[in-house]
Amino acid sequence: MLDGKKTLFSGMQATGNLTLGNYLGALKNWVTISDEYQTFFSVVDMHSITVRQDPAELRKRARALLTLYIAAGLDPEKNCIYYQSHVSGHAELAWILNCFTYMGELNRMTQFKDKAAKHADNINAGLFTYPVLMAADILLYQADVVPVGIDQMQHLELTRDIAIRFNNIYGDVFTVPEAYIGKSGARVMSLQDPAKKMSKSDENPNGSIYLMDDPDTVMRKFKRAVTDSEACVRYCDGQPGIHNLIDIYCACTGKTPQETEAEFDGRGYGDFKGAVGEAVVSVLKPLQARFADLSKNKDYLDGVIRENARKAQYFSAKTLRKVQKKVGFPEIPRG
Ligand code: ATP
Ligand code: LTN
Repeated sequence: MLDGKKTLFSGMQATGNLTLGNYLGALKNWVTISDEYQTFFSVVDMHSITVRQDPAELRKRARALLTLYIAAGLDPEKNCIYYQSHVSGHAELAWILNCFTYMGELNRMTQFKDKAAKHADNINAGLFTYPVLMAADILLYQADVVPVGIDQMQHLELTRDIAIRFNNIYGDVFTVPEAYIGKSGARVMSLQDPAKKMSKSDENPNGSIYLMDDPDTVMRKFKRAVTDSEACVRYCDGQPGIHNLIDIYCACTGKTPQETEAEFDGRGYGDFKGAVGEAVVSVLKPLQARFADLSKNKDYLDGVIRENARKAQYFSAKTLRKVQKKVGFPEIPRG
């Protein structure tokens, strides 16, 4: 508890171009609930190097991601928006937690299995222990709440298990965090294959709406979206393509699936796809405009990065020191 508020932590990787899934599943919820908490939003660039990155490209993407956090509506004066790599405590705590995590637990992580299959030529130890670094991110700030999309639930469960295990040995050191899954947009599916989640690393660009897509591209992708055979806009499990489009429409307009069914009663897929495209464009346009404005303001962004790195270091140092003491690391003698 800081300043009488509970603590919230979340982060995103600076790999690939952010999609509508990232926005509706994570970023949008961050903005909605941020006022109620003392918040830390990290650009988790250390997680990014678990797959090969071009250094200049990673630097560029990481800065764009940090800018996007602000463009989405997170005020950097009120929210600690920072780079993971600027706070050495993440790696230091991750090492300690590695010694409290079992191989069998990490072997069960589906994201590891997916990524290992995708990057068969580079199955490095970092990819395997990725969830431990994520646990360190969260526990370092004693986070109560972690807003993420459903795909991250397994990592969050592991974080809780590690925290509880550590607390059972050493006393109440860590806050055991809860996941926060938003009401809508928790799992946005690919427009080309509604059985797969929309992902920034998908090879088929037509399956994903990127946050920087222009209106024509957005409209074209929705027109081409895979739909079903019933030819009516109904929210049911048998129509995964339409189900996904209704979810997107509701997340962008604030309407319910029932209201959407009523609105498009007797109308075809074509009309509906056009409306979904327009709803998405009206969310992306202001976001893109704010992003462009902020990107021009180098001094402002540099100031935010400097100030918030300091703030994150300050808060994280408290937990790290406590953990180091608990496990038996000596202090540097005074004098
Ligand atoms: P990658 O394809 O590189 O694995 P990703 O698109 O899955 O990336 P992440 O960086 O892993 O994105 O996720 C950032 C945040 O966005 C997480 O909180 C995650 O749960 C959320 N998220 C990612 N994809 C979706 C999606 N399709 N629907 C809802 N939330 C999502
Ligand atoms: N693993 C997450 C990104 C991530 C994260 C975190 C999310 C790294 N550390 C801490 C929430 C809290 C992902 O792949 N989306």
